[in-house]
Amino acid sequence: MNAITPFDRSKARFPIPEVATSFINGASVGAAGGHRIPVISPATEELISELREADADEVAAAVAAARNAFDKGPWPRMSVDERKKIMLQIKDVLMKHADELAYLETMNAGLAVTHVRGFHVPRMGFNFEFFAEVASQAAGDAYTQTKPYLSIVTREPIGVGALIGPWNAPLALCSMKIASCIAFGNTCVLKPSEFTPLSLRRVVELINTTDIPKGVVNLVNGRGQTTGDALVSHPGVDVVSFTGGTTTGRAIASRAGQGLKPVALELGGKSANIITATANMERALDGSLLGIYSNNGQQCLAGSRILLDRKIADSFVAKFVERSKKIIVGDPLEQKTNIGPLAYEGHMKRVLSYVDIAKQDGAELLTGGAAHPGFNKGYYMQPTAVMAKSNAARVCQEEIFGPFATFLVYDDIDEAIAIANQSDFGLVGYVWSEHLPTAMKVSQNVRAGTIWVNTPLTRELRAPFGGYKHSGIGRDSAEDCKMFFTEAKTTTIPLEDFPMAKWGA
Ligand code: TXE
Repeated sequence: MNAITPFDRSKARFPIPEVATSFINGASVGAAGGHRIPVISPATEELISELREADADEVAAAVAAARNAFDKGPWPRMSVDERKKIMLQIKDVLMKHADELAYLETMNAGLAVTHVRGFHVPRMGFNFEFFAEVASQAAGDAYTQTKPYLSIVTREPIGVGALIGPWNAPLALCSMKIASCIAFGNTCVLKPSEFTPLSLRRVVELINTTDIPKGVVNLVNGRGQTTGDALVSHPGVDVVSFTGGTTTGRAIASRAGQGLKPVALELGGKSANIITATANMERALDGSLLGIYSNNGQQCLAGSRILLDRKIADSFVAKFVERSKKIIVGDPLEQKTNIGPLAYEGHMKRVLSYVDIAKQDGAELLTGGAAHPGFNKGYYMQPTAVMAKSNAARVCQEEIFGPFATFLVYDDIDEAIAIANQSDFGLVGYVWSEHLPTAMKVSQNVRAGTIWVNTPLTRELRAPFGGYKHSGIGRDSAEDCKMFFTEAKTTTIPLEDFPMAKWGA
């Protein structure tokens, strides 16, 4: 590990806070005291900020603010149109600061700025517009079948949400959590990853410059075991939404279970990307490279197990390797960069450890396999690909979460589907084929929450997104988020007097 040097603040393109604190009830918590955790730039290993960790008391203060805003404040009681107006104000203020937020995200998470500014930031803005619209169009149900009764079903906000986010795409993922939670009249406490607090700290500050009442959107910063656990277990929290690793998801679900809190978990993946002999090879190649390498390879929906029809395997691998070698790895602030550094040192070591794990399982290293030469600082890794011997290999079964592709060869589509399903995960699946029955066979038989046919990484917010098996519990979509963040209430009223027993008369 290189020595950590402080960042020269005069070089910053936008202000970076010296200390990332919690933000509670419309105000920043003071920077003094507290347990400090260094916030490191993965591109330069410089100390860019410090995180001041929220302890259990500070978490309790954040939950109390959210609780008070929910139990007594105007937000859940406002008309949906008033809430919508504020959600749109949030979108506007965030998009006015789009370059600043993209900069903070790039500095802290190492994601290429063009990717963040081009995709994550517009998605963040759209999340607020989208869920404002969803809430404003939501309708209830009425039942008239049982005469003389009318039963109406309304949906009410569920209360205080604990929103826990990961480090791989903080703005895109956590903005969705905030927007889908508050749109239905709830309040929340967000806990970003301790590795990437900077962009979301600013987002919550900006949200609180709008007409949103104090205490609706709060933020606590800190590690999972301390701040995160205190938040999930706090009795003032009604519902928990988590995106992150499967092991952590288990711990959170069992903690939430003790409090009988509903929990939504979006966890890992080891998704099959099936390239058939009937694919448009050029597009399959483009899509497969994006599917595994974009977002620095750190995405749950990566197409990380690339399954090749034996007939096209050699030529596909040759082209994939050739293109992998030409991918631009470098400073994530540079416009031309495709892949930036991995998010933190421990993660890079973990990803690189899979090169030896692959070899031990008999895999052939096709390209990459080491830290990227030419950088004496930063967590840069070569785009890496291996050909595995069998789907039982650890590189085929474990989520690596970096620019690391694993290939396998199959002989017919039934075998490809069987391999795809031999996994504890089931988040997404990809298939490339110009032959509709083949594509539909994959879609109908691969056990995953989303299947992409001839396209990588397309998110339709209206449609459910989430995982089968160990990839999670619950779904994100307009309807699913409404169901998750609201309680159903049935009110029954007879439309005429009916004969009632007269006990004691
Ligand atoms: O994330 P964690 P980690 C996968 C990926 C990665 C692995 C481990 O394979 O290599 O998970 O990543 C908070 N109570 N994904 O360990 O721990 C934590 O502070 C409450 C997939 O770095 O899952 C952070 O805010 N909170 C993934 C958040 O959980 C707790 C994205 C996520 O961290 C907690 C990230 C606790 N006990 C990693 N422990 C995806 N689905 O996209 C931790 N946290």
